[in-house]
Amino acid sequence: MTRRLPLLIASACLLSPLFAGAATVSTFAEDFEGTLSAWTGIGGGPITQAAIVNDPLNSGNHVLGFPQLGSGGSIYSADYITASGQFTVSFDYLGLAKPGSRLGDLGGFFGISQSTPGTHQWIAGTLDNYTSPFINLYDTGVWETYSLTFTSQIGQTVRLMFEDYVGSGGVTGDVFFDNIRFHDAQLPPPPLPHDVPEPAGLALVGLAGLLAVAASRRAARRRG
Ligand SMILES: [Ca+2]
Ligand SMILES: [Ca+2]
Repeated sequence: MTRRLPLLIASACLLSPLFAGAATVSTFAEDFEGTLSAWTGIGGGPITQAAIVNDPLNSGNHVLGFPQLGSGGSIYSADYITASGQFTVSFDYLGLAKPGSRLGDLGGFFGISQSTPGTHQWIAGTLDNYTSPFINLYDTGVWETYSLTFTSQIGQTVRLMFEDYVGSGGVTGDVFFDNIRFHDAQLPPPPLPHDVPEPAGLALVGLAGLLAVAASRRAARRRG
């Protein structure tokens, strides 16, 4: 694999020149509370293998899901992100098994690419020890947060890419991503674009907590 990389890079440069109109930035953040306007599909075409969906665990939150399995990426950042040295990535991942899922390898994958995809490098996925550096994503049925500072093996200006990997087998609709931050490691993490509504359940718990505090204060005053 290592010996083949220079050839792959050369062919990708010939076949996939930088897209006209795409910006080059040092930070990128996405919470999927708006549209997919910051993203593009395979080959720069329409996005058909990924979509904004409701968070299956938190009503009111929206996340990235996948109506189709993919390989080589299903959705790519429209902009390029550049760094003079290392990159830092952080994101939330949910692997939520359903009938037909391949337990322990639901298929969530994150990587960087030179185009859509062109030469690319996988950074995180549900296959164990896929490459290095690599984050093993765990399908725990709850949201897990991952972060990594790493050196790109495909150059200093990259796109982001995500998919539900067809090679993992199983089914669609069992992997989700949210709250993606990707930036030059020398810069602070960028803010997310939107405020996410507090889940209804948590809001009720918070309200109940406030009422309990108020009641105890009233009781304390009465006792005093
Ligand atoms: Ca979100
Ligand atoms: Ca899957």
